[in-house]
Amino acid sequence: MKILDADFVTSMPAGGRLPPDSGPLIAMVGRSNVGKSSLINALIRRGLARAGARPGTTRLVNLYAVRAVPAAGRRAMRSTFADLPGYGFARGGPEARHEFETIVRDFFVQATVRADPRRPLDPRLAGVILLVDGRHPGLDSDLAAHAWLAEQGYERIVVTTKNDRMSRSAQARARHAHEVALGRSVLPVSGKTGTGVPAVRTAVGQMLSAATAPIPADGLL
Ligand SMILES: Nc1nc2c(ncn2[C@@H]2O[C@H](COP(=O)(O)OP(=O)(O)OP(=O)(O)O)[C@@H](O)[C@H]2O)c(=O)[nH]1
Ligand SMILES: [Mg+2]
Repeated sequence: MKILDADFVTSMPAGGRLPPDSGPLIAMVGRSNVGKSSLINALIRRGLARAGARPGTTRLVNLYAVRAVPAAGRRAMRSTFADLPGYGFARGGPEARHEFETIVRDFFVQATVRADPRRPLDPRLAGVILLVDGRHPGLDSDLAAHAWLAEQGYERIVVTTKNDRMSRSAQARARHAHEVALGRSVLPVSGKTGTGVPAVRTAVGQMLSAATAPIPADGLL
């Protein structure tokens, strides 16, 4: 995927609507502080998303309009990257957690309404990036999020973050442990050094390409 242009669009509160011309959506999902906002910045090569040392930096669904060529031979297209608030964030108690759940649920409900194939800019979920901390394989909350995404049938990839904080041998061990725990392959990255980010860009490009593949004339997929 080649990024041509990217811009912040809006923050979507609970009950907010997705802009009607969002196009295919890529959603960042993961625990608070795992590195979702940092990965958006690394993917689009711009410092648009606010990353922070304190968990709970992102409190709303922040939307970024991204114009990109998803894969070689494809046309430039408009897509939207959605930076979701993280789960597993304790500060603020049950009320904050309830608000978080409402915001995330609203987002997924709107993003999975069946889009009209003749209108390529209708919002539709192209895929989810589940981010998990490279140093902590098999956390219950991550396994639950992964199971939920699988149950919903969403296209998804799993990215492990903060690999720069481990030695090479620890990275290899942790990757294996993640893959065993999740039962699938993962893409290790460092949002800080940019290692592994090109592979994620390629995978995102594939999800965007698949989301905009021409519908056969008879309507069967
Ligand atoms: N060393 C290292 N630090 C990282 C990496 N990715 C993110 N960080 C740091 O981790 C902290 C949290 O990053 P964010 O990108 O704000 O995390 P987030 O998932 O958006 O967090 P919330 O918005 O709270 O859900 C920041 O201090 C980042 O600089 C990484 O790959 N390596
Ligand atoms: Mg964030």
